[in-house]
Amino acid sequence: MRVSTSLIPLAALMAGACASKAEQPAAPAAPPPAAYAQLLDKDGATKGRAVLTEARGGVDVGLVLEGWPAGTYAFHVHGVGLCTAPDFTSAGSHFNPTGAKHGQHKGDLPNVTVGADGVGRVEARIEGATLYSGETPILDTDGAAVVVHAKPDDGVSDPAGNAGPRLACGAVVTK
Ligand SMILES: [Cu+2]
Ligand SMILES: [Zn+2]
Repeated sequence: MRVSTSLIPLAALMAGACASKAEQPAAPAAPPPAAYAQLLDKDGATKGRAVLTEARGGVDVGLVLEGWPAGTYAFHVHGVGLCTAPDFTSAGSHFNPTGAKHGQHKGDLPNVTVGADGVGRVEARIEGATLYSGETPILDTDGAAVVVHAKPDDGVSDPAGNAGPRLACGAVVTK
């Protein structure tokens, strides 16, 4: 008996939910727009993976590096989705749709620290950026790439943070 009385409010809630669904039919919730990059070194070996997810107010970036020497490395989004070995200069400069100085580029991301296990992870948000929408999306006509450098980014030296050579690069793709 106690069970059936406790079901009454639940039934009412479900009826309410059904009513509101009937008013506004029925799209399955779409996953947030996302893109990916597989980072390769100059020899074509896989060195990590990044996921970029468009969220309200920014783009969330997650990076995992594997098989690196322990250390701290600069990590950026660069403005061209082309990774030509060995130096990856084909990826262009830091993503910078606002014409800012280094340290304020939309493509400036936190340094990634790799431990003794060879693994490093970073999660960061690019505030005010978009992946596909708006006037200055990361994935514009010439795409974008994620790049990891030989040295940490000092956060100030214009235009590239004195981060040294580009060791790994991944063009951002939608699948
Ligand atoms: Cu870079
Ligand atoms: Zn920069």
